Amino acid sequence: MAFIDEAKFFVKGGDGGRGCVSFRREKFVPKGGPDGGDGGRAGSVYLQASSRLHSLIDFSYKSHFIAGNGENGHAKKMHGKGAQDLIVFVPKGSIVKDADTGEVLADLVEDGDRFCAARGGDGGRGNVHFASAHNRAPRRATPGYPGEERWLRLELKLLADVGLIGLPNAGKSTLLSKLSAARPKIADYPFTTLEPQLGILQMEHSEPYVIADIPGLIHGAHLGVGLGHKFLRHIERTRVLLHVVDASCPDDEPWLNYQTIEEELRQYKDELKARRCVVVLNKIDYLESPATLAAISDLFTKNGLEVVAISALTGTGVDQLKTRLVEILDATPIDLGLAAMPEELSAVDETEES
Ligand SMILES: Nc1nc2c(ncn2[C@@H]2O[C@H](COP(=O)(O)OP(=O)(O)OP(=O)(O)O)[C@@H](O)[C@H]2O)c(=O)[nH]1
Ligand SMILES: [Mg+2]
Repeated sequence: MAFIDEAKFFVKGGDGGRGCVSFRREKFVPKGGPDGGDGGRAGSVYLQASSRLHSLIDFSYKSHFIAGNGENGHAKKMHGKGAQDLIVFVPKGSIVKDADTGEVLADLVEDGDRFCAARGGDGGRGNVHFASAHNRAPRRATPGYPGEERWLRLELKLLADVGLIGLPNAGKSTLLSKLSAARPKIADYPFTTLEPQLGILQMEHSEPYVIADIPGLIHGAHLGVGLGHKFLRHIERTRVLLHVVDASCPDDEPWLNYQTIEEELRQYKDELKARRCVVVLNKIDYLESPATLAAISDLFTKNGLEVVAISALTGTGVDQLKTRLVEILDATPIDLGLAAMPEELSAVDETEES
């Protein structure tokens, strides 16, 4: 189950106002020239991500969003009034698709991310533009341009509580399959997972938590190397990160690998450094002795990091990890900006149509 919520709706930009046909008529100016002004520009429909919304429920009450038309032009070269844009607020994490083709048009991740869903039409030209030496009294003006219109589909990504991160092949998907009922593809080569996979961790006496298996990160991810950047955006929304490290790598490679990813996260966004993180030393079934494990653990604990050692393959340590994870999650408040939500705020705010 990748998505919890979907909505389909229609958007239309307003139509531009008609250009005006008019002639100056004043005392002592019996045959004044053309003075019809241009039509006004119509409003566009924008979708804007807001942290104050958490579902697409409001779209079941309203399915048409149409921006205002531009006003027609007036005599005396007066332009018609333009219409205001219509802003439709959507939850953070909304993916906008064309309902007919399925094409992804926008991924509205951050508060304030905006997408022009239907552009309003320009106003037509008044007859003042059409005067020439041959035709001093043009009766011609152009109609306004019609606004764009289309059906859109909105998909809301489940917000994950936990993000599984680590180098490719570290065993993230294997771990997801042990923490939840999800059955992601697992294979012995890097970049097996190409899209974030979700699973639900359900422990007795605890609420369900959503875990996202984020495709393998590599050096340069913050610059878009590998599958990089696209998915780093999703990590921002998790409460806890489980950093999966392949403990079977020789010498201090587990530590260096860990640092590579941490550096990528920091380069991407400094705040991510403060995110609650547990280091999961995986593949300990490969290690020769408890002493080897202790030495590897030490590399992390001496730097103040919390470590849980497991084998995602055999299941060793997975129960302890589950228990610890739920303990942390229960104690970490979800920060969805709920506190800042004024009561009167509705899902869909419309700017005035003129
Ligand atoms: N021996 C052993 N092998 C493991 C363990 N965990 C995962 N593996 C193996 O490591 C390989 C990679 O596992 P995945 O779970 O696909 O790794 P991933 O981190 O999801 O990899 P990407 O999706 O490519 O980023 C697979 O062959 C797994 O069977 C473990 O604890 N012990
Ligand atoms: Mg994987």
